[in-house]
Amino acid sequence: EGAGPQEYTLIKMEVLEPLPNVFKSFKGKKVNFVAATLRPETMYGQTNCWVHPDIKYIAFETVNDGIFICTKRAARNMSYQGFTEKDGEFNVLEHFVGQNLLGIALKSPATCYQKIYSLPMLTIKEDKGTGIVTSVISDSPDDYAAFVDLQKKPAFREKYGITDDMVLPYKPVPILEIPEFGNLSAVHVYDKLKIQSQNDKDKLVQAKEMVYLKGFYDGVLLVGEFKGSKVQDVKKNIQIKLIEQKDACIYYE
Ligand code: A2H
Repeated sequence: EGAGPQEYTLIKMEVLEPLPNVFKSFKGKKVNFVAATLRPETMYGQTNCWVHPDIKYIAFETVNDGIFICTKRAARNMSYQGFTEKDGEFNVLEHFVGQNLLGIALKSPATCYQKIYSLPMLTIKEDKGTGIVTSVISDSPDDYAAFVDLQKKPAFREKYGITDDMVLPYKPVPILEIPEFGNLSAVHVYDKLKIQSQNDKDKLVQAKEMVYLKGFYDGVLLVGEFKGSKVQDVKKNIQIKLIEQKDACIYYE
């Protein structure tokens, strides 16, 4: 960081019909939650999407991709990257607080689950990416920790109006084999370090250090068109494919 712009893959997750009440003024349009990820190759294992209940989000119209839901800061960045009609300009169609964007059914490009839900994560940073995060509980310790919090604590689900069917049927999907960590690396390090919750900051930093580089250099894909290939050899191809399918864009910040 600090060494110039970071490239992210911007994943589009379309809100399923019928549009929920919060989006009723967008009837007939495509509405997408958008998330910035560094790991497009993990999209095969997406189990949900994360939204921070207390962060403010907006809806704005893009030129080619329908309506986007993200932070205002991200919309401004996108307006300088060709997502809107006029450079540096974007129309705010509506304002939201994250808690009103929870429990919404979404379609995700590459996962085995037909529908996934937007769920609360309390460690999302307002000033990074779009403020919305794609969740891959098999390979991200942060995602797995936040998901276990919801699975273990019915009161936490209830507080945000999350019903059991949005959480309990979802299991980590084996998508990457990493030597020493197996095919569910996030679950492995979570157990090994005895992580207690998404707020277990130091251990989560340690967990990430353990799996990330090894996943990139030695991880082998277990699913999809690039099954059997090393992540480092096909990461770019997977990103390009998602973009060609109109499921993703490139986003810098
Ligand atoms: B990654 P960097 Cl499987 N707040 O995507 C907190 N975290 C955010 C965020 C925000 N506002 N915006 C993006 N992120 C997450 C997948 C993934 C990610 C896996 C493994 C590791 C990983 C699925 N979640 O990231 O600070 C997003 O999660 C490891 C760091 O720019 C995004 O990629 O390095 C990553 O953090 C971007 O973090």
